[in-house]
Amino acid sequence: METISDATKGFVDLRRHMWMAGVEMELRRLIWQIAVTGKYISAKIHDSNRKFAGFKNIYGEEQLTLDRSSDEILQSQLKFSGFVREYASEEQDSIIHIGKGSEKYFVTADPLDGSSLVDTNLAIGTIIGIHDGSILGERKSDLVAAMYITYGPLITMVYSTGKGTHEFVLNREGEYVLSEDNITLSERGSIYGLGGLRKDFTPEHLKFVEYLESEGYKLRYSGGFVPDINQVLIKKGGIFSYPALKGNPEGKLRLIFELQPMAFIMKHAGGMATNGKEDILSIKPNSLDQRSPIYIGSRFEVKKAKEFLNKS
Ligand code: AFP
Repeated sequence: METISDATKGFVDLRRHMWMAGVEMELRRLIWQIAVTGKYISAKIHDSNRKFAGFKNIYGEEQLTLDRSSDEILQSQLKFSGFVREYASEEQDSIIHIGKGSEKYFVTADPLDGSSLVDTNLAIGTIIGIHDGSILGERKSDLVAAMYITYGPLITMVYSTGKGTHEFVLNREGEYVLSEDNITLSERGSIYGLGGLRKDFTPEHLKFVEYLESEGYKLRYSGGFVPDINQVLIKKGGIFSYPALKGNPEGKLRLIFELQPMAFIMKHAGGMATNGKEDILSIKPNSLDQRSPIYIGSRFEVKKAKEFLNKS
């Protein structure tokens, strides 16, 4: 790929970046279409003015109308793209066939993760996984691309097609311009974010947490998966975990919609993600709703977590 100098970074837009990186045409268009959809979702969040009607989603969680409308927007845009055969969303209980059957890509989405944070005005996000084979069952290959969009003080978009991980910022002209090319995590960072209640931690996880505290890691947890992962990435290291809990050994977060896309992005930035034993990307999901504990971030901390979790 052509080298991008600091001086020209702010002028490289998403389409040009993907073209320079040699991303194939259909995938380029698909990623572009999803990034544009992020603008529509953001407009919807803005328009809601933090007023929602509460009802339960298929997992029994309080669902905001914003989750639903983000899902609808995404689904219709993907259908319109003409590149997507199947769509699976955290807001739906089954895979939706949105294509004619010959399209190359299969997309997973958490259309609006962390929507319960909207009223607090903390950042929230959209998480996308792009596969070139069926979402469940025997896959032809792993993910071919993953991306997320953060709706915070700035709207940013991070993508990877397996050739590095790159961040873009939506500018005032409505263009996604490159802000960081080939984000590379340090071997070790200095922040940690943990989901779950301390009283529910397993003894092994608690020991790991005590280790992080004794080493002076700073606690950084917003309760939104996208910004919590984003800060580890942008600060170039550290760890995020939503662990197995007493009485809830699979933790909270969903493998297909949340964990695998983020693990892909982190891997291509030089980081790692594990459930404590297995690499998150090598787990074969059996159901859309499958959950898993996760330790994700820079290599030192993730390996350390594995060490603590596997001490007998
Ligand atoms: P919501 O989508 O229900 O707001 O859940 C957000 C989330 O799935 C994820 O974004 C966070 O990492 C996690 O939940 C936070 O969970 P806790 O509230 O248990 O910390």
